[in-house]
Amino acid sequence: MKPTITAFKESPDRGRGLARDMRVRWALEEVGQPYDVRLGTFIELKQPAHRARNPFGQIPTYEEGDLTLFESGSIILHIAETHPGLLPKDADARARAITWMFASLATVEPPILELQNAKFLDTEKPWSEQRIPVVMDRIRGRLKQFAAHLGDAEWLDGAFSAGDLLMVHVILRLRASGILDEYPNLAAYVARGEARPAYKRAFAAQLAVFEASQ
Ligand code: GTB
Repeated sequence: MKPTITAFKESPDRGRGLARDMRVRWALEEVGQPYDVRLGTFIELKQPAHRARNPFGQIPTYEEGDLTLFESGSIILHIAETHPGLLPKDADARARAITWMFASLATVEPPILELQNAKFLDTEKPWSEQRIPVVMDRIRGRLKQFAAHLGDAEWLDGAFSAGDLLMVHVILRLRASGILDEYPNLAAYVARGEARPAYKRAFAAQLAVFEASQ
């Protein structure tokens, strides 16, 4: 059955692929699963119809028959478990790939979100100016550890997996801050992700939505 995902009608990132529907689109493209997209404004996302899909009124969501999911990590795990291509068959390798999915969302993404909040949401707060360098150093701490682990490897654990997909999408959000370029192997890792044909198709699809909204 063809799934339907939700995305912003007019993404605040102006089609740069930073909103989280991008990672779901990318996963669907990687496994060759066509999908429909339901677009919503910020106001529409807070209405009961969307809150029935996601109680927090956010994107992305995923509907497939009677199944409705939210949380990008959960959606990607579901796609990876129901289609070949994003998780290894070997049980231990599969568990490791899922571990990296969690690591990207639970260990690497939180300080990156703190930076976005400090830069864009908390700008009026008296401590906002001092907070930004503190949060940037926290991110550097995480990236240093991750860069040391990744080394010169192409992907995290052999073949590209859902762990790489999420990790690439989490850290590419740092590009505008300049922090990513402080870690050349991570910048190259992100570039490898972005060079994948599935990434390019997903990126073009979300950009087309933004351009149509202008
Ligand atoms: N943990 C959830 C998940 O992984 O699915 C988080 C979902 C989430 O944060 N969704 C955001 C949302 O719906 C969009 S992606 N926000 C609307 C709201 O809360 O009312 C986050 C996002 C937003 C904007 C940019 N940007 O402009 O660059 C990047 C990422």
